Amino acid sequence: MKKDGSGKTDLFLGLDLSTQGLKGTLIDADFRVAAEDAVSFDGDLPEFKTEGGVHRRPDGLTVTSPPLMWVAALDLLFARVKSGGWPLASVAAVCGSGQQHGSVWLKRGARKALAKLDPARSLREQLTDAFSVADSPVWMDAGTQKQCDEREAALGGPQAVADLTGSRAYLRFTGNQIARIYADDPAAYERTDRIALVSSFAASLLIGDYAPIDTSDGSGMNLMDVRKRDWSRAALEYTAPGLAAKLGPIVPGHETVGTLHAYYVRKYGFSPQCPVVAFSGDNPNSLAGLRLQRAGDVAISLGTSDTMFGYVLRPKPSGVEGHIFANPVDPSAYMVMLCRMNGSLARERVRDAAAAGSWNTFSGFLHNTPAGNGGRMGIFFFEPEITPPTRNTGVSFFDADGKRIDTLPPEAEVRALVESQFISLRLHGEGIGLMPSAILATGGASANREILRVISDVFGAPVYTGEQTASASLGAAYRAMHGWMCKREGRFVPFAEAMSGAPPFARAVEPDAAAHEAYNRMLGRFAKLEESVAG
Ligand code: XUL
Repeated sequence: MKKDGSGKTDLFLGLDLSTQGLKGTLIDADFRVAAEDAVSFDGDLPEFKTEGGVHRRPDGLTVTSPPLMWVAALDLLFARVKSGGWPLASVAAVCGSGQQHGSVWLKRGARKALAKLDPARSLREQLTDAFSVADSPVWMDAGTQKQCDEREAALGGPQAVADLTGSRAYLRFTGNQIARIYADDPAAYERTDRIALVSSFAASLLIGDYAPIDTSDGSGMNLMDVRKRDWSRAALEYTAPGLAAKLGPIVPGHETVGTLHAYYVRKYGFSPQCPVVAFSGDNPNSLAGLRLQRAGDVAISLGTSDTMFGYVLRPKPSGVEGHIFANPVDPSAYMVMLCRMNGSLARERVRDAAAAGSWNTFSGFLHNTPAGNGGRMGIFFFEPEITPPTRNTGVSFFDADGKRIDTLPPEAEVRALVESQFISLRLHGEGIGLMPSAILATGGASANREILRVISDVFGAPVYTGEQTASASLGAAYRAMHGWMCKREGRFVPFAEAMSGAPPFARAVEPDAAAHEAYNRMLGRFAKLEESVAG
């Protein structure tokens, strides 16, 4: 990408409306982060009385956030970055991210209110009356079991729902949330003109009109036909009447959905005609932020829980686990995602129990023990697991003959844990079509070379690292650049081409052929043992 003729650098702004706050990341045309700032909902907007950005009802299941708080956060962030001297007039395009699955319910009249935003007043003042539901259900909400059961029964079971929408019916997925609101409060549903996702709502604020949902975030609703990338009539039918009109159109993630409303130009000094690229969910934006750009590119984020997601051409939807989303940067590809609950917390527990609380000792044990652990294995469900789904908890050890044993020597226990985590990810990943040819490791534990070695050998793929974390706001900034290029060139620019000037990731570990073979031989046995423990 070139600097423009006037000598002014093109900047790209990514926003991330997450559960806990609103973050902005500004990058330059050379992919450098020029500035970052954030607003915290609890700390900066205490009048909304959220904890961690949400309200929890006493039923223990319902979790919501006030959308008016998100509105107030946008003015607050822009006021802050303007007074911090951000060169907003040089922003060439804006894109953004939202926590996935949450819905924003806009009532009749909201569209007009958005269109006539007046810079002399705050967004909050002008949009106070825009909502038909004052408390938006968010992704942590778990009050929709009935609706999920009904959806799966109506559409032919969990596998059929996954085949159609990319995931079986999940409590947090928006379609099930919509069905519940329709059942509990049909009058509120009736008053509603548009149901937005958090992402498309944030884009709507910026363009001063209803912004379409993008296909990638739209995949987290149990409402979209993930292969056709359009609403599924059958899925809508079992949700609520007249829903298609309330959801509006759906567009690929690289499309421009409008230009910044004059409100932002006059109030904060953005340039007129600044395009807004379709906002998407935080996980899809993280895929862009890690610059996964061809089939087989996979990221493994080693956090509290371990998440694996990748760029896939031929996904295999599962009625048991995992998610297939439309890919946010490639309208012909998919994003496949799996989450394992027992990630870093499990590593810390075994570090404390077997390695005297020392990462050095933990790494030394990995270094000094052979790939395959001499046939010994462990299954570690400290917490109920998501992949594979099970409520059974506990730790089980097996000897080389598959017999249960009570303990393993400390060094073998450490190896058994790390091997089990990644053999399990490989196994379940393959089940839904995630087969990495290159892995980007991120998150805290990606600094540990011995863990990276196990990952590389288990998958038989090189592991790359970078300073980059799975940052949704950075991904949104990259997507702003990508969408802007697509618009400027009047064609779909492959994401790899748009990202070609970015600094490469470091190739940290190469797979060892013999170790990979050893893991290949373990897969079948591991699958059986894991199944026997998970039930
Ligand atoms: C993904 C999910 C969470 C939210 C968090 O399916 O529910 O990761 O997107 O913001």
